[in-house]
Amino acid sequence: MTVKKALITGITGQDGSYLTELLLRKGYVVHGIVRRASTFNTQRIDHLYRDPHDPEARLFLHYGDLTDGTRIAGLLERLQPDEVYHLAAQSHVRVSFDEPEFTGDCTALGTTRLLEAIRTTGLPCRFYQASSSEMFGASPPPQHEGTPFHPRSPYGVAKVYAYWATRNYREAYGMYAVNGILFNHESPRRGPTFVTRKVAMAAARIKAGLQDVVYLGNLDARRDWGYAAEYVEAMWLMLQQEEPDDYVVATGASHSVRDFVEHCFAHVGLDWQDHVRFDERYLRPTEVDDLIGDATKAERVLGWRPTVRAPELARLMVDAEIAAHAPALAVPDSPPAPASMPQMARPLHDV
Ligand code: NDP
Ligand code: GDR
Repeated sequence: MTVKKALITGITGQDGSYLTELLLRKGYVVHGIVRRASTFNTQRIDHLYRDPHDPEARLFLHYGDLTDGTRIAGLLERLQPDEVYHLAAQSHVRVSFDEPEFTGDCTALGTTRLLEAIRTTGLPCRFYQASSSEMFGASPPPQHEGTPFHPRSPYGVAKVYAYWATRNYREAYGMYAVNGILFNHESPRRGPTFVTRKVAMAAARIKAGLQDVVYLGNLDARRDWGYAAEYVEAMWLMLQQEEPDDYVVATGASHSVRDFVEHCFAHVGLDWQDHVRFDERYLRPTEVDDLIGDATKAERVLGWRPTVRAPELARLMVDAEIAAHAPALAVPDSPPAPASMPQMARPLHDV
């Protein structure tokens, strides 16, 4: 049996780490593109990495950046992957208002660089684009594959560009290129400046007496939050179909940020209103008010269904933070919490 080879951009991110675990479990050889940094940025995949001299090694990392098309093309030519999962992006919506130009370069044009490299090298590989519910923006819920896009941030605008670039390469060149339109998905490995992880960390730390309050922005926004470990399965399924197509991946239920906060604090026996303060710097110039994904097509065609809903997700994320910050507070005999990211130095550089 031939061993399949995957290339993952954004392998050091939340989704990259879960997808790598999944593909290694399925017997793939996995190559990942990593940005050079002055500190190590591979914490989420360190547990999967083996010395590349080890004959059993199946995970290999390569330096590269989405803003460097020559390097991307060179890697594709050399590695000859069967499947490319394009997950890398400047993925923070609030930051995209501060860095709209970089966000466009990385998140929008970066996708074209990759698609063009596949086209020019003539590789018959399959391509997955990490599209986002942020593309729907102001379009009222529920949102499905046919819902018009109305992005509300430079990030959303960049993702719409990348979505259409992916479709255009499929239609123009017959490439097997798909868009997974994923709604918010979270986990203990979520970046600490996204609201769910920020709140889960705060609840655990406040309970442990390590901090008193947490500053947040808009509590009224509603999101369809699922569990990242389940969502990467949908990515893989999309590349195993006979024909390339685009799919919404979501739970079908929405909760406000306030609901999520309440679930996290209630799980550690605290009243959130005693500990949450407002800071306007977490507001966005334009907000996405309400997202509810209709994933009927993914269920029908891919056979994919989520099992973890927002309340359970909140508990699971808080438990992981307790295990990391205050193991003495963990409930005896509770199942082991999934490992979170290694903890950061304080204070958190939030945006
Ligand atoms: P993360 O922010 O956790 O990870 C982003 C990844 O992209 C990191 O590996 C990061 O590297 C890498 N990256 C950023 N800029 C560059 C660059 N210029 N060159 C190379 N690599 C770069 O995102 P998630 O894992 O949460 O999301 C994965 C993808 O899915 C993203 O494209 C995101 O926009 C999209 N998405 C996410 C959703 C979610 O709810 N999580 C929902 C819908 C779409 P480094 O570690 O060095 O920063
Ligand atoms: P989002 O996620 O913008 O949906 O993008 P985020 O967790 O950043 O915000 C969700 C909602 O919470 C509100 N909010 C705050 N957000 C942050 N980050 N920090 C705060 O203090 C805070 N207070 C309130 C926000 O205004 C927003 O309404 C994520 C990213 O992963 C994208 O890459 C992905 O495409 C989409 O999800 C789907």
